[in-house]
Amino acid sequence: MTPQSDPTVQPVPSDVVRQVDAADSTLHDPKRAVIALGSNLGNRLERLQDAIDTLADTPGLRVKAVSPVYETQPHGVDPDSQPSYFNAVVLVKTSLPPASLLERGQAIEEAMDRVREERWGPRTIDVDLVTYQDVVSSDPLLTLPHPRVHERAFVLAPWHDVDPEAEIPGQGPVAGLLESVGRQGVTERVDLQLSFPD
Ligand code: PH2
Ligand code: MG
Ligand code: MG
Repeated sequence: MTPQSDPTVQPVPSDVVRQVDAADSTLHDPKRAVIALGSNLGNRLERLQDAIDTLADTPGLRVKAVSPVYETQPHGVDPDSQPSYFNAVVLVKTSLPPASLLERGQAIEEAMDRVREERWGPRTIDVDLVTYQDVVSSDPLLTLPHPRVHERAFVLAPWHDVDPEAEIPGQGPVAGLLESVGRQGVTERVDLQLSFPD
């Protein structure tokens, strides 16, 4: 018997199909997370875009916003010893737990042939989990919030652009932290843009 001739099989109304489609892209109990991206080797803009595209392709994760691109002086090293960075911040919603999100970031770094000979050396791509909801954790494998972001203008400036009200658990509002750190060494590249799927 074909489905059409089977009287027990009802045609599926199109609004039901739409609801099922919507449910498919709706995350269960989503959590907010902030991810910082940095690159100072190779085609820096392309590296950031590739990382965003891969994040957006992650099951259980939706990209909600992407910041402007900032060109920034290498922090923590002699600024003349390395190329400048491109940095950006990505706001996501995810049903993944923090450890899986961290793992996904590391997989992206590996897939993009991250080169890193030394701590704070030049790198093709750095994917850092900055905050996950209001979680505070001193686990050395996954410290939350990321231990140094509150003093890094290259994270605070793009983050403030996409979420002016953001707060770092245990540190306070991003706006105030950015004010105390200052914007020295970070310049918005208004000529460049990153994209993400709606
Ligand atoms: N990342 C570092 C060390 N220094 N400096 C800038 N400007 N941007 C970075 O992303 C960056 C850095 C370690 O992850
Ligand atoms: Mg980093
Ligand atoms: Mg890192």
